[in-house]
Amino acid sequence: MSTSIIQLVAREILDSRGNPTVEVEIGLSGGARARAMVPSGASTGAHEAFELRDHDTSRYHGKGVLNAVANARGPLFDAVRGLDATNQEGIDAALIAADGSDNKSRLGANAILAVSLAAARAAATARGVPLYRHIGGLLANTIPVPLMNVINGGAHADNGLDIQEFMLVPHGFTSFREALRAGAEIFHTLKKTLRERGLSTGVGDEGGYAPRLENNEQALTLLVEAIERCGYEPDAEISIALDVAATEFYDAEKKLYRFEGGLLTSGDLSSVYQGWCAKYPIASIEDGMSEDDWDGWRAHTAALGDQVQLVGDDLFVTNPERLETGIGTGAANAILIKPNQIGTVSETLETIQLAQRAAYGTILSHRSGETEDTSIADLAVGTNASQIKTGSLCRSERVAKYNQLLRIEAELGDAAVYAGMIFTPPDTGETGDSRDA
Ligand code: 2PG
Ligand code: MG
Repeated sequence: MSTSIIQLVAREILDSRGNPTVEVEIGLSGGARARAMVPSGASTGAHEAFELRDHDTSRYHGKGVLNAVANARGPLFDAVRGLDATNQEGIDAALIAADGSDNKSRLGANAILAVSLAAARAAATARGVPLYRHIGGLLANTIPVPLMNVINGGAHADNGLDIQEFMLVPHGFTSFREALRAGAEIFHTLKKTLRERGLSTGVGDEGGYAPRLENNEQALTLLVEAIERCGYEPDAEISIALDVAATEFYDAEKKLYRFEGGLLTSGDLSSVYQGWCAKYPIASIEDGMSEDDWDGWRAHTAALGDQVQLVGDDLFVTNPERLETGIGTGAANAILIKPNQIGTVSETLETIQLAQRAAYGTILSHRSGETEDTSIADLAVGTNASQIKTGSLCRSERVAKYNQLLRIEAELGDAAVYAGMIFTPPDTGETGDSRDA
């Protein structure tokens, strides 16, 4: 067999924030080789798979990953050596068994994912097909709508904005290429507007601007202005998506949210969102409630879930069990998919399938600490995910994923379908006005 794993090289490299992360290269018996790099979050959910760091303060302020690299070279390579790289489930089962813990805390999800993803890439290379084709076969033809993070706040900037991400959603186009162009044009118009107002045009961790604004709503008006000034139509062509990352400002003891200088109940916060949705072309709200505030999530979904996409990130952490709970109890209507939250390619695919069967939206996502690895673009196309969230229209670790989608769209030619819409309201049997984006 030419696809047996015979070689594994692991190393400590740097991510886009200058912090160490894991890279793995896998060699197969037939000569195919491929590498994968793993990203790292800042606003990480408590229920994510475990990212193993050395905590040796004499190196990289404790953030080194030499133990994870050693685990990849040692026990993880031992577990997959000789296995067929085209059998992703078999490889991932072996990796999970070698770790043996509930949350990949023994050998590290960063080490495990690097091996899992490198194996997938090596298998695709050996088969002579692109990664999206290896994953999705002939059915893989949907190019996702990008959620482009053009104003950064929260844990990704130091500008005092409570909301972590303000994103452009160019859904009203017939191709990804044109959608990307619109996003980039608006990004530059936004820069002009910020400059004219004497606001900073420095960027945050995901390449979006990080101006010091009076409040969150000012970011929304700036976005609408930039969309219009650029000649695009808000709502019909370009909508807005938010990642509130509410876990970051939740006081779990008081069960209250510290928002814009006040202490809000989940109901108060939901009212803020409802007011904004009535006023601005908001199509999607991620992590509008905190990761364990299931009651808040259910009420938030009951209030807005038939008009707007409500995305669970910290809530679900790409974990099928947490997603099952959400589906069963009516929390959220979409899921953010981050492979490093769960730790293997197979589990990532399982969670996506579960979401799609329940008609939950699926959004492949980067992390705030990224690398030049573009696998999430292929994973999005390979699974026909409706969206991808991969940052701003600058910084190569973000743009690399968009560029990969341009290549895939061109390669698919007439077969490529731009997903175009990001939210289909649930069928209630009623007709009438409903937002389709
Ligand atoms: C998020 C992500 C990516 P982080 O909250 O969705 O934008 O941020 O990687 O810091 O968790
Ligand atoms: Mg998030």
